[in-house]
Amino acid sequence: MKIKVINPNTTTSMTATIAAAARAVASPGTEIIAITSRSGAVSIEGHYDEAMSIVGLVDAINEGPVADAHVIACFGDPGLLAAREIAAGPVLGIAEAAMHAASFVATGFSVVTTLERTRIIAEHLVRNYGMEHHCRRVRATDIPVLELEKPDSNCRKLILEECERAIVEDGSGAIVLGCAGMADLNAWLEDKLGVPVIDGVTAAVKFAEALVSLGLRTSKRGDLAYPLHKPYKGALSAYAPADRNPAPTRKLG
Ligand code: 5HY
Repeated sequence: MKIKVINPNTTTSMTATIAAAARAVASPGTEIIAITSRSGAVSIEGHYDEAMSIVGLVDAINEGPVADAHVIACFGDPGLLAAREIAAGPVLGIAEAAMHAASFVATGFSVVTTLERTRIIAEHLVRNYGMEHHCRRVRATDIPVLELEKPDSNCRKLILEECERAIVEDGSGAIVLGCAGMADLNAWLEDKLGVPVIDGVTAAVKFAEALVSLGLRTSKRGDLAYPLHKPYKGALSAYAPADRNPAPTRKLG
């Protein structure tokens, strides 16, 4: 099967980290197609960056080889539901995937992320995903996303210390890493901490493989049906949805 793993920020070195993590866990029959968005912010660190990233995400889904599933490799899961509307197969966000994985292996987890503003966005996600019973706390490290790309930064130390505080102070049994740029840290952290450390990229790839193997596709009934056909104006006129929804053949109920 083919899984497109899309980095919605425009930093190719981060896509390389994400791709390596995805390929390390992919099954032998799975091809990982790693894509860097070609438009938008170099790092996604707020609601505006997220909103602006969605056009690049849509391009990455629509262009190139058709994939059986898509992974949105950014912890805010930007454009997740829009992506589910336009894709036929499953679409997984790394935050949603990581939180679900953590809930399977611990009764309580903490998220360790980058900036304070990202911490607040991640708290919204916890509530949106109904994870309040599982997530004990979301913690920031005050690391800007692109600092994770610098080999000489002290990011590893700061993240390790925050994870240690999460285990001791939150009583958490697992850690969710709150940035795709941390996709190369989970094994190292797990070794130091002795608890499961979940990177959403790898969790999402394995969930995507499982869903495709089960023959599950995104429901096209209700709000995840293909977008309604209509004209778009201005700079987004090329994004006007085509008429993809089949006419209903049988009325239910
Ligand atoms: C991410 N930003 O995973 C998010 C999360 C963050 O460019 N990739 C980004 O740390 O804000």
